[in-house]
Amino acid sequence: MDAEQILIAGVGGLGCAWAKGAQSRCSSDAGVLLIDADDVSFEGADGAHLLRLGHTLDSVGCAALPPLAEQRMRGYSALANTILEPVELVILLTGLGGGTGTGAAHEFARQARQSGALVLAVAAMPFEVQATRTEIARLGLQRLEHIAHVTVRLSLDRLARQARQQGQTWQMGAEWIEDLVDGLIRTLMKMGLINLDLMDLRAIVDQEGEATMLVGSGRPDDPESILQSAMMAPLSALDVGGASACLIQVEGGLGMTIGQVDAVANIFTDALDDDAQVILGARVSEDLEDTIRVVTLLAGIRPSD
Ligand SMILES: Nc1nc2c(ncn2[C@@H]2O[C@H](COP(=O)(O)OP(=O)(O)OP(=O)(O)O)[C@@H](O)[C@H]2O)c(=O)[nH]1
Ligand SMILES: [Mg+2]
Repeated sequence: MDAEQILIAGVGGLGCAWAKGAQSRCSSDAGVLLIDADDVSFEGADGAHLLRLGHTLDSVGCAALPPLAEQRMRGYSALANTILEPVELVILLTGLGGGTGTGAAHEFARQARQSGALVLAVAAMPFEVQATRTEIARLGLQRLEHIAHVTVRLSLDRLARQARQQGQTWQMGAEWIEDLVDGLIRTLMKMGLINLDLMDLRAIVDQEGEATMLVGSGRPDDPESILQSAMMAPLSALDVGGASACLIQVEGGLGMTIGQVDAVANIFTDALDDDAQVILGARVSEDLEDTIRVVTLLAGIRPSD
């Protein structure tokens, strides 16, 4: 895949912050699109496409009004279509519970899907104490899940806890998201030992049921620690063990052996159903020293209740 076929899209304040973080973290030049009603989100956006959903009179957002954001997003469909023209994969990042992300994310996902792109969404649910926002977020999530091929549901509480453990503020605790986006883009872009492409991704996301993504890393001689790191994902509760299909990308430094790839792949597939379909990819990246990173896309997950 070429970089221009991949678009990182941030919707709303949190989504835009994450998209900018992912952009500076990724070595590739995948496109970036920022969508918000609040101009602050566009600061420091290096070469990104910008869609401004606000008007001069209300530059402070869509005031927690998702329908307004949705309507304005719809008004941008021609422009969005132009941006989406070369795009095959959209990685959509958003925080739900406010106006812009909740209202515009699913509408943008719809436009992206209509233009033929595969849409992988990462959506954070509000803090548990934010009851009203959680209600608003649920509706936005439902619509996003309905449209996107994959919706990874994050918990802001978990994300914030991890950020705190690393001495960061919760808004900055986006390392996990950056890692996921970077890993995903590398999976599809660089030539590897065993190559994965968009067709493999499509084969997995076409499965019935829920889907999600994990990313984890650790020492090459300690596959168990890599699995554990992946299981630390700040996801909302979801039992990934029942997944019926899985794409696993193993990425390591110059010294990575096929034996190590095998051991890591085995420990990940052991956690799944016996008859799960597994697609494996592997690659060497010179910047990974004494570390293996695994990105997995799990699908066909049956709701647990
Ligand atoms: N506690 C707390 N939570 C926040 C804050 N800002 C954002 N959040 C959380 O993050 C979610 C998404 O927020 P934003 O990305 O800022 O929302 P938005 O999409 O820009 O929506 P609007 O600004 O209302 O148009 C919210 O629903 C909250 O759960 C904050 O300052 N404090
Ligand atoms: Mg905002």
